[in-house]
Amino acid sequence: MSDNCIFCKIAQGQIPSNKVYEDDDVIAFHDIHPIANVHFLIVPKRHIESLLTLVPDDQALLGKVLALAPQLAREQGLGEGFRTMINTGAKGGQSVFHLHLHVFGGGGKAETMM
Ligand code: DGP
Repeated sequence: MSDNCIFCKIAQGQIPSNKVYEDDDVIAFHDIHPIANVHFLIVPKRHIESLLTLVPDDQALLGKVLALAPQLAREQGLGEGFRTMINTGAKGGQSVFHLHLHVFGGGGKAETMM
């Protein structure tokens, strides 16, 4: 848990979220500012700032985050396909500095992204 980290607070249940999945290691919830008709975030509960700060011990957890994407996407109606995104660092568009995988699809604004 990192002080003043919004995703740590969501992971600890201190701030509410529209949850789609939770286990001991990972939480997934709908993005508060969706860019597609379905847009959720898969977040390791352990505070990892970004891909830039990954250490070897994080690899299994990151693999779990990635492997959950198709399972949760199917459950959210994206069984025919979806997009994923990890913004990394301020210059990579990251605004919340707790690693998260965006999963989105089902039409909407994001359809026109590259
Ligand atoms: P990024 O720019 O990749 O760091 O994306 C951060 C995303 O997190 C952004 O799309 C909006 C979302 N977000 C920020 N604060 C909250 C929050 O309190 N609740 C939820 N559900 N999403 C949030």
